[in-house]
Amino acid sequence: MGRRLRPLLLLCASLLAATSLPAVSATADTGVRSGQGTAHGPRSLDEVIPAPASVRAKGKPYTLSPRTVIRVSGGHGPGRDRVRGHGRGKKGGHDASSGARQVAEQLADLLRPATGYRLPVTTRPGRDGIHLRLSGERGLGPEGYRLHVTERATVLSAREPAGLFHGIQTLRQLLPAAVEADSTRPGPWQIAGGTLTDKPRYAYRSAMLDVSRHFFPVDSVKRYIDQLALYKINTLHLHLSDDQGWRIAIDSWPRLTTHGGSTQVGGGPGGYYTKADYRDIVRYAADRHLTVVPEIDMPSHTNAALASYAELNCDGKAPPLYTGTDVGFSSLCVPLERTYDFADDVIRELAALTPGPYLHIGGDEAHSTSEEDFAAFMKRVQPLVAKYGKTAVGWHQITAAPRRGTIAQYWGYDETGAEERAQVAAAARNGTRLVISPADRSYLDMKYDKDTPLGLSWAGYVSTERSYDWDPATYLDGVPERAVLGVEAPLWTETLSTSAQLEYMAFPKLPGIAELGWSPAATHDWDTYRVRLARQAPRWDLMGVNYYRSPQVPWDG
Ligand code: TNX
Repeated sequence: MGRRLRPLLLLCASLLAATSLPAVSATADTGVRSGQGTAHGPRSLDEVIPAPASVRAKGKPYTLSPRTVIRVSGGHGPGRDRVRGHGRGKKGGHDASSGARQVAEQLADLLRPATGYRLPVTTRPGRDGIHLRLSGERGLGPEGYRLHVTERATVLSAREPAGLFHGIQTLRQLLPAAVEADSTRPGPWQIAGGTLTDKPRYAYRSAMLDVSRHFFPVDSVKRYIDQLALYKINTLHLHLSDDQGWRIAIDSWPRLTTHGGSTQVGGGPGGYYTKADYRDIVRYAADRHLTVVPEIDMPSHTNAALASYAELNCDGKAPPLYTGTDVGFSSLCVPLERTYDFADDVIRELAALTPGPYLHIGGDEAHSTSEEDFAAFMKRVQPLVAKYGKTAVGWHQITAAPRRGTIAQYWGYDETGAEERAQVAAAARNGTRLVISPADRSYLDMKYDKDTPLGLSWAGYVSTERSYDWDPATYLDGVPERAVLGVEAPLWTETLSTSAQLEYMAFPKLPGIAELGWSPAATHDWDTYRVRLARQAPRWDLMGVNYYRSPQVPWDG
């Protein structure tokens, strides 16, 4: 279907680009057009991924120099009163100002190695340099920012530190790729002149990592977080339990990790996060303005738990640990009262580790749980999430037991039956908000084509183009636009066990899902996107990202 619609979509996209998009405009003085750049001058302001909402190129570029300073305002010194004056309470006061300072330090850390410049961070006012400014200006929302570049200064303003953080990712991409190098490079370090105003289309822009099928140590998760942040992803969904491994310490049920976490697909040693490890991940993510959404998958995908505690099994017998890749064979014992003690304890301890608002309770592929049992289970477990102050998220099967406030994550694909889609759409019309992650579009573990050495193909091959070329707002018939909370790119790890392998599947598809989550629909255009995507490669080379050189992308060199 996608194939047949493509020519029409492309036509629409180019008409849109030609008519209603002054945002993606030619620069006044260089004539540089979107995605073309020049060999020596600064790259054009719209060469960023995700595509910015609005760009106006104007005037001369800003050039970093050994004397450049990074100025923070809006929380310290003269800026403080102005921020307070907008009546935004605590967030506009000290928290926000230290948040802005932190972003300024992050920017300096990013720029220092390659430029070799000192780039001191200061609250001293001045007209030159790079300014990071918290301002009360309306319209940017909690994550938006404005970047105003002149020959004299680069001014980045936002309402919240998160906006500044997203803004420095843009700034980073506007500088030459060499800025990612960890040793001094010659420059020049220029940013094109003009104004870029940007804010996300969706509030929930997520990537999921399955740390159960293969365990990934804290440092691998941090590495992935860094890669997500570059593309303005703001949510990390961690799939913490499955048949093959339980990965998060739960004090009241210690064998979940000591036994249930002791292996993985293929029989390796597995592993798990202590609570300190987990807090470290959550903090690292928060410093990069990502919220962690922990998932405990129930009632199926629970063999690791069932193997750890005989008392959780209907027959009182613990099954052996599982290291294969089948799904849907395990189930918690729905009629057993002990099951709900377990769920209560796990959710309570996990909620206590979770500063973010969401807790994911799974619910997919419960093939060995009857429909009645599934609904009965979800009816009892969803309120437990609320009891511990969190909003439940479930895979879309949870719409069989709808509950006010629960978020459903759609993971169907082109072959998903009409009835199943209709159930999700009906829930959405009744107020259930959706995270859209179609398996044949946004699943990063689907092979690119038949020759891809890693990944799976149960939802078909998902090329870079196919993963980019869809619209979350219209993907599911009968779903009102306001019901879509955002998008996610899940990365299941049955076949993946190293960071290099994760990256091979995530790049170059992940930036496309990030763009679907952030950029206005009107900027969507595969032909210009693939050129912008190609320009990311020198950056990935310097960052050590192991990406797949998709033949659909016009890579340089
Ligand atoms: C389906 S999608 C699953 C996972 C597998 C994945 C592999 C979903 C909610 N469940 O259990 O790991 O396919 O692609």
